[in-house]
Amino acid sequence: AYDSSSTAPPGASLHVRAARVLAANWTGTSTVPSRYLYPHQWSWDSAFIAIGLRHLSPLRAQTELETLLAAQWEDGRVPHIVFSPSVPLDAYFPSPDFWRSSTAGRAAGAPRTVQTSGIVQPPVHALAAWLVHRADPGLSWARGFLARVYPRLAAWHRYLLRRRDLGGGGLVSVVHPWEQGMDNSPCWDGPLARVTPAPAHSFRRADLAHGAPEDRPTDLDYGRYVCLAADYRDGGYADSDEEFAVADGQYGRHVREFAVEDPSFNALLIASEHALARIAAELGTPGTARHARAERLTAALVERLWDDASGMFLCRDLRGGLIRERSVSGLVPLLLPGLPREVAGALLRTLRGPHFAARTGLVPSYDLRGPAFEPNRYWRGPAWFNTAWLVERGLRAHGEKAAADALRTGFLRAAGDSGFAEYVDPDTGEACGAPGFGWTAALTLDLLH
Ligand code: 9WN
Repeated sequence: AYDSSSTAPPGASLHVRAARVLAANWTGTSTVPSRYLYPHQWSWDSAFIAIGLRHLSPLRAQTELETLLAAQWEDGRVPHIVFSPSVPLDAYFPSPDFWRSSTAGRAAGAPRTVQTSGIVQPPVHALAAWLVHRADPGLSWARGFLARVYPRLAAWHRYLLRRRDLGGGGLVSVVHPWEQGMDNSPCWDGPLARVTPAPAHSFRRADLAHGAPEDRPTDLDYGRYVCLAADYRDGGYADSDEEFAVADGQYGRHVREFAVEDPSFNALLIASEHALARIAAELGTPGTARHARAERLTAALVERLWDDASGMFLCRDLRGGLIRERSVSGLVPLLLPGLPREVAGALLRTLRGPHFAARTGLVPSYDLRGPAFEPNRYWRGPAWFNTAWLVERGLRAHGEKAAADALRTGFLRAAGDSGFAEYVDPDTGEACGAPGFGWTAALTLDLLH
């Protein structure tokens, strides 16, 4: 298998090996998650990658975020993929000719020159921008970094809060599993069951050329992903009811087949809203209103998604109510220092309990005892490094130093031993998915600092 970390000299330190991965994945203006499996720029990957890159090159970290934000749509959405024109169309599916952003997305203000997808990913960007600024304030001021990214980040959050509050309770909904970032989580099985899959012969999966089928989503999953994305595209990527009516009345119904309020997506928006408040204050504008909004969102998160019986947050299917599956998404809100004390306490107990305490010390993506658990299949059990990093941060935010140190140790061991794998078996640490994965290497660097 391809391993970009193998370019490091024998016996090289973890720091050097991680830096080599990021160098191998750097394109000149951004970093690909993996040269083979994901050869373009992904939205939340870039945010995590910038957080690590700031320790190697604050300039590259700033550029990473600027490149992504340059592909922002006029309605404020930040697309989940920015396509590289130099990569062959068949290297990744769905490719630009599927999304057709510059034509199908024109009404929503998709850029004319760069090709992108039309869906979004979790808003980690303002948090990343703030951390990148703090790594080298001198360079940041000299380049006008914050002043340039602030209006774009503000428009991004405005898009989510105004256009994506589909449930009317203040939280943001995702309209596709790819938007939430944990593509085949068992949480989506219920809502996805309503979606008629696109026929298997109507598309060609490029992921199976580089990933083992048993580590990836199934063909049935893909059929449903394709159907949802094609319907959203054919409706002009419109979000509100009036927009659907203008684009084409019949599509509103299809898009709403999948609309879910997710704890991790909303917690990341809240963390980023706090970061945006700090950025505003740094630029001389009071950030108080943003902090207050973040607090209101935290209250809505608890009110709509907290489940006392499970001791964690759950996803809410706008058509079917709370989804009774335990996923790491429901632990990510630990990131928020402003959580009610009893909620944080219950999350800590759940994290240590039988559903999530894995032998590697990492956090499985799904309930170890859940009926759908599979140790190797993508977001149905394996441990991922971005979620471990978020939970580690959450543990520190709540004063749990020993637990945070233990998670950090487990993270660094598994990342190094696996060659910076995309994800690992939560009990054995066996490497799965792509080796030399961008955010695994980047967040390793961050935890080493
Ligand atoms: C679809 C790039 C992305 C991550 C997602 C992860 C995976 C894509 C895919 O790879 O999703 O967006 O093709 O499977 O699930 O979280 O951002 O690393």
